[in-house]
Amino acid sequence: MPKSLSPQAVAEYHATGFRFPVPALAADEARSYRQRLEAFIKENGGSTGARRLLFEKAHLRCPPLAELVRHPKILDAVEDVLGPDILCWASTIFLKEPQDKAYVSWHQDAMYWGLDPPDVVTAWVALTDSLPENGAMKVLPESHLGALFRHNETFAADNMLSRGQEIAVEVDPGKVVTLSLRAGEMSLHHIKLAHGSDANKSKNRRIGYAIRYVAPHVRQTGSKGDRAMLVRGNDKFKNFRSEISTEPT
Ligand SMILES: O=C(O)CCC(=O)C(=O)O
Repeated sequence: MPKSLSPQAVAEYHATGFRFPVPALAADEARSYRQRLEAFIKENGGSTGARRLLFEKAHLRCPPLAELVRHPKILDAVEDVLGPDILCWASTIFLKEPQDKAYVSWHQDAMYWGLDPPDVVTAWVALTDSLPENGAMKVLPESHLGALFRHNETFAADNMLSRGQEIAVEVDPGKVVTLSLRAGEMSLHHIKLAHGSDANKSKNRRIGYAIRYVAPHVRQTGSKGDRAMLVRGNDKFKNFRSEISTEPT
């Protein structure tokens, strides 16, 4: 039996490449994580500093995020799609200020991460509401099923991705789904699913915490010595060097 998602929701995740909204944090919990994160951001160079510091392995740098990657409600849903053994490989804070031009171009994570097979899921946890007007994430259903699209590296100024990587073909707007979430909800998306997001045109901050979870049989094919942190179950494969978080156990 799944722990959080219904059997139908699990089947839909595998068929479409995503699932939302998935309840993750109670309203007061989401508020408290947001406050602690915002205090950390304030002490560490504001949103510009945070974009640098919290881009690759945010859970190793920021104590409230070290807690969140082990949150049982998040892990229960991840377990339903990945299985009982779970590593946290990376995590990123995606913060858009009010009226921020920052956007995320359409891309597929599998193009760049070197992880194989693609048993990798992102839990994207909304720490504020994430809605069309403040740049909610958008996905292209079923795009995880075929070969990867060709990508270009644009290095565009307002692109939040480090190299401005972008799918080289037009995405059909008629097929796109916007993942509107309330603070405390999350979405799940497959490593091969095409996704992106627009600028924040609203008066409110948008903060999402994207946590990348992998099953332990996954390998890093792009480099040697990659690291990940066991957050549930066992790792009998040891394909990744073990990583320590700041979260006391
Ligand atoms: O937060 C966003 O708008 C984009 C997130 C994203 O690209 C990701 O989680 O891989």
